[in-house]
Amino acid sequence: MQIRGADLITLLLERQGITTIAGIPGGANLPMYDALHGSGIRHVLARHEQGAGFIAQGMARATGKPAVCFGTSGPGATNLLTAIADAKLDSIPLVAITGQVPLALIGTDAFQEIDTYGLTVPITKHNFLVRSAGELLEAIPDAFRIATSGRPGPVVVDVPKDVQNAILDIDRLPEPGRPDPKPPLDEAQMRRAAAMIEQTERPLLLIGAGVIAADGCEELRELSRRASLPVAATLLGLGAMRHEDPLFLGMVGMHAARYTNLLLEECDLLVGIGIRFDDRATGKLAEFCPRARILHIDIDASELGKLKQPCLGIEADAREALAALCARLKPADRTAWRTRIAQMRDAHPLATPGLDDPLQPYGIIRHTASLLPEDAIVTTDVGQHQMWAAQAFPFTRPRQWLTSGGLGTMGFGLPAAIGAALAQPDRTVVCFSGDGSLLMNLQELATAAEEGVNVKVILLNNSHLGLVRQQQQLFYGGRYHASRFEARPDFAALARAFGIEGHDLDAADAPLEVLAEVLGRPGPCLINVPIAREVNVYPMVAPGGANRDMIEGVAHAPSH
Ligand SMILES: Cc1ncc(C[n+]2csc(CCOP(=O)(O)OP(=O)(O)O)c2C)c(N)n1
Ligand SMILES: [Mg+2]
Repeated sequence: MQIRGADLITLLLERQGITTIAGIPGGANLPMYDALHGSGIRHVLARHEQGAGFIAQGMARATGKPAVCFGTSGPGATNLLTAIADAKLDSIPLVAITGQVPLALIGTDAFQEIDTYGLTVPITKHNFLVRSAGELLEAIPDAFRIATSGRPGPVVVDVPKDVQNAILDIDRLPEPGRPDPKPPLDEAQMRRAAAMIEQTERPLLLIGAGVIAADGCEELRELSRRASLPVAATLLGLGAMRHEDPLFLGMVGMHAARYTNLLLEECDLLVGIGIRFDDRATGKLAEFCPRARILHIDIDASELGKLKQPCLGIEADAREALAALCARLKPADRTAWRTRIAQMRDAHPLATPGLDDPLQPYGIIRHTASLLPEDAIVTTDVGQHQMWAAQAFPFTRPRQWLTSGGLGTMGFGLPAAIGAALAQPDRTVVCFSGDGSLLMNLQELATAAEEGVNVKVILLNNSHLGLVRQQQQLFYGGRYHASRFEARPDFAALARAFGIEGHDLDAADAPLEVLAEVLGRPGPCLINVPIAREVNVYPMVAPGGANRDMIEGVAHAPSH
C-alpha cells in the first residue's frame, strides 16, 4: 500500500496503543496534525509545549505506559526540552515527536530550524533524526521499545517535514515496539542476597521509583510482611507501601522525619531497590548508612556502584528480585529491631503542626486527603508545598503520587495533573501547587477548562518562593533576596478568567465545607489557600550535610 509518512506515524502510534497525544502544531509538524485529523487518536491542545510534555508525563506516570507529545521545530522543540529532561531524570517513558525543517534545509539556519537531535542527546535515552519515510518503520516502534525497556526514559523522534510528506510503498506494517526481555535473574546472586538479609539483625529496605516502574509493590509488601523488613522510600518511592503500614518508615533524606534518617544510621544492611542514591535522599554520601553493608538491586547496571559501592550489586527487575527474595526468605519476627523502630518512631516522630487548621500547610493537605476517595491522584509543583505533601499525604498505592523528583521542575504540577486526569478520567486529581510554580505553567488552566478534566488545584499561597526564602533564612543569614513576591495575583479570579471555578479558602465562613463541596464536584477548579510566609519545612538537612544533622525548626520562624 501507499502511505504518506505522516499517516504512517499516526498508524504506528495507534498500533502502539496510543489514544491521546498532547501537543501544539506549527509549520514543521502540520502534516502530522493533518494525519491525526480523522484518526482514532485524541489530540489535547496544550498552551505551551512544556505543558504538552508534562501532560504526556502525567499520562505516563499515572499509568506506567508510554505517552506521546508533539511539538513543531525550533521553539516548539526547545519548549519541550524541560519536560524531556524531567522525564530522563525520573525515568518516565515519554516519546516526543517533533517536526523538523525539510532535509535539504537542515544546517542552513532555516526558519525555525534548531538542532533538536543535538540538543536532546544528553536528556534522552535515545533520539532519532529520521531521514526517510522508510526509516519511520523502524524508528517509531524502536522509540517505544527503548522508552519502555529496562529503566524507562524519554525518546525523541525528529521528523523533517518532507519525510512527513513523502509517499512510501509498503507491503506490511512492523510489529509495535515492546520492551526487551528483562535480564534473567541470577539465582546464585539471589541466594547470596537472601543470605545477607537473613544474617543481619537490623536490615532496612530503601525503595525508589524503580519498584513502582517494575510494578513490584505487591511483592514488596509481601516481602516486608513475611521477613519483617522495614521499608523507607525515596521521594519517588512514596505510595509503594501504604502509609500506615507499621513496617513503613516514610521518606528518607533532606526532609525526612528524624526517626527515619536516624534508623538509617542504625541499620546494618541497606537493601536499596530501584534507587539511585540521589543526594537529596542520601545527604552527605560518605556518611550515609555508616554501619550498613549495601545490597543494591537495579535494572540499570550503570547505577550499581555509581555513587555507593555495594557489597553486592544485582542487575535485575525489581519485581522479579522482590519475588525471588520473598520465596527464599524464611518468615522472621525481628522483634528486637521492630521494637527499636517503634521506640525511635515514638521518640522522633514527624512534627505536623496545624493539622486541624485548613489554612496551614499540613492542615490543608490532610483535610484534602480526608475528603478525597482513596483512589485519588496527587501531583505537586516544586517547593515547600511539595515537601509538606510528601511528608503528610497518606499515600496508599503506587502511581498515586506524581512529582518532579530529579529535575525538581516548577511548573510540573498542573499539566501533569491534566495528563493524569486524561489517562484516568474516573479519578479525582489534586495538584498541590505553590504561587511561584503555578505561574510557570498557568496557561494550562485553559487546557484544563477546555478538556473539563477533574483537576483540583490547591494553591498553598505564601506570596514567596518559599523554599528559596527558607534557604535564605537558614543558610544565608536571613538576607532575603528575590524570594518575595510584591505583586500578588488574584489566583481565584485568574482561574475564573480561564473559565474554571476559583475559590479563596480564607474568605469562606466554613472553609472545610467549601473544600468538601468543591472537591466533590466534577471538573477543574482552583482553591487559593493563603498560608503564613514564615512557615518552613522541617526537619531539614542542609544541602551537602549528613542526614543525621537535621535542623529542627519551630513551626513559625521569626518574620521579616
Ligand atoms: C523551573 C525552576 N526554577 C527554579 C527553581 C528553584 N526553586 C526551587 S523551589 C523554588 C520556590 C518555589 O516557590 P513556590 O512554587 O511558591 O513554592 P513554595 O516553596 O513557596 O511552596 C524555586 C524558585 C526550580 N526548582 N525550578
Ligand atoms: Mg510560594
